[in-house]
Amino acid sequence: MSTPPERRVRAVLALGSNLGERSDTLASAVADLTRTDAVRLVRASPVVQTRAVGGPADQPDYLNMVIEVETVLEPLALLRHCQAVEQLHHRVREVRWGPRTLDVDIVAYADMALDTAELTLPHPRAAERAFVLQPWAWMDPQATLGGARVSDLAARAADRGGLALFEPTERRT
Ligand code: PH2
Ligand code: MG
Ligand code: MG
Repeated sequence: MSTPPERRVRAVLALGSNLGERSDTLASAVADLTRTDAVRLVRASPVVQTRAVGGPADQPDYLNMVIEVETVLEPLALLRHCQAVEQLHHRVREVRWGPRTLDVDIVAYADMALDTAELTLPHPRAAERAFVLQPWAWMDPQATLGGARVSDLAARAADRGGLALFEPTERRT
C-alpha cells in the first residue's frame, strides 16, 4: 500500500564532498538517499565546484549540490538517514568544517522552524552560503528561504566568487 500523499513533505538537502572521488560520491549519495520509498527524489541541482569556506586552510575544493526530496520521515529520522548515508561513504568526523568525503545537511524541511541541540531548521548558515544557495536557485528559481528569494541571497553571498559550474573532467567513464 502506498503512503497517503498528505503525510509527505518536501525537504531540501545539501550535499558536499572535498575528498576522494567527489563526483562519484555525490552521484551515489543521491541514489543512496532516495533508494527507500520513504525519501523520493523530486529534483536535483547541477553540481558546482566551490572553494572551501571556513575550517582548516588549504583544503581541497568542494563539489556541492542540493536535492529536493519528498519524505514521510520526521526531521530527526531524516537527519539519521542522512547520517547513515554519510557513514556509507566513510565519513569521519575529526575537525569541524574539515575535509570530508561526504556531508549531507538538511537545509529546509517544509516551512518548519526547529532549534534543538541536534538539528536547527532551516539550516542556520544556509542563507549566507553560495555553495548551497546557487545550486538551489538553479534547481528551483522560485525557491524562498526565510521569506527571501534564494536567488537574491545567492547573489549577495560572500563566497559566490569561489563557485563555478562543475565540468566533470575527473570522470573516467
Ligand atoms: N561545508 C562546510 C564548511 N565549508 N565549504 C564549501 N565550499 N562547501 C561545503 O559543503 C562546506 C564548506 C561545513 O559543512
Ligand atoms: Mg555542512
Ligand atoms: Mg553536516
